[in-house]
Amino acid sequence: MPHGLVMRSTGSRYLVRGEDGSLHDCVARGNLRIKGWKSTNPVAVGDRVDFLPQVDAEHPGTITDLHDRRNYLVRRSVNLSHHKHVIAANLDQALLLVTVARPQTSFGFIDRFLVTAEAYQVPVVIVFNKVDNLDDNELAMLAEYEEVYQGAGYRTVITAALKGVGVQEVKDLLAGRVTLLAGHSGVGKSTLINAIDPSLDLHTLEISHASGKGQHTTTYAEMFELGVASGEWRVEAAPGSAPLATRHSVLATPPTFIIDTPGIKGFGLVDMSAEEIVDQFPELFELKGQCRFSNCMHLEEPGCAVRAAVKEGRVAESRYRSYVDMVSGAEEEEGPYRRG
Ligand SMILES: Nc1nc2c(ncn2[C@@H]2O[C@H](COP(=O)(O)OP(=O)(O)O)[C@@H](O)[C@H]2O)c(=O)[nH]1
Ligand SMILES: [Mg+2]
Ligand SMILES: [Zn+2]
Repeated sequence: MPHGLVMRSTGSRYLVRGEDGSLHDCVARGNLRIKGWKSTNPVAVGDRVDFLPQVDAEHPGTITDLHDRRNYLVRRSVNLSHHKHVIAANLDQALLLVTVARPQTSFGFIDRFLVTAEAYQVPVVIVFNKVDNLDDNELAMLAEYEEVYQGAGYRTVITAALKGVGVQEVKDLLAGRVTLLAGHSGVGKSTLINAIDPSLDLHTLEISHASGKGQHTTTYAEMFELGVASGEWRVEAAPGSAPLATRHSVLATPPTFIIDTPGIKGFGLVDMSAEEIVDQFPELFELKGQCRFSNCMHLEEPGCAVRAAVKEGRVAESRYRSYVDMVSGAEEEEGPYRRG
């Protein structure tokens, strides 16, 4: 049975790439479900599968088996709150694309994404895009966002994808890895991918003037191999190390993949206890052993090291507020940026 990689998932149809590079429109075999899982999608982008190849346009291929996942990222299903939706599987990292304006990404949204990624052991780099047209007030907000997330231990990158600013730094981060690109609709995900590899020519859309928000141009997660047309990242092996005829097919690094996701509006957390939540905030996790009570929830308890650190400015107030919101089960706040 051929092995393949799921490049796109539209709910009922999957685009599978065979090891020879051929592409197959596939359906999933009916009983393809992971035991004990309530998931809205049995197969996700990035999954490794066994499949029966597509015959022709009228006869799609069939995914017959799902290989074990190295990791994956999930969010709560929008429609079925007890179901998980697997965003993607087998990731090396995620880039969270954030804009402080047009549209504005809230601290709450960023923190929910980070908590989920930490829980599923997917490293995250935060990329602040659209820094080319910020006014003084927005530039001050950008500086605050950077301080908050660098202070929490995250790597941050500044980009203006439309102008090519910071694109080389992002390229260096991607080389040889499988990366999920996440962020609200309209933050510039497709624009960034186009800046990295213009041959992909992904569809991007104008921000609507009325709402300041991007329209949905990407409706499902899709994986792209980068640098194929340009040959970038596919470096020839050193002379003499392989017969001439095969040199060009020798990869100096593993292929580079990026997964473009539909703009995520909200990020429903999947069932986590208060203790599990605090463990996903790296800077709070470090402090929790110092609280007076070993079962401290860092809310009203006396002798709480976390609250002391917030008061002294060693932990950002916005991060602590996100923790409290998540522990109290508050739904994600839509809309404006809340100053810490
Ligand atoms: N000023 C500016 N606009 C950008 C930048 N990146 C993207 N845009 C614009 O933002 C809009 C939405 O971009 P798009 O890539 O479709 O966002 P996506 O929904 O995240 O894929 C488009 O009109 C882009 O031209 C940037 O760095 N600066
Ligand atoms: Mg897009
Ligand atoms: Zn505490």
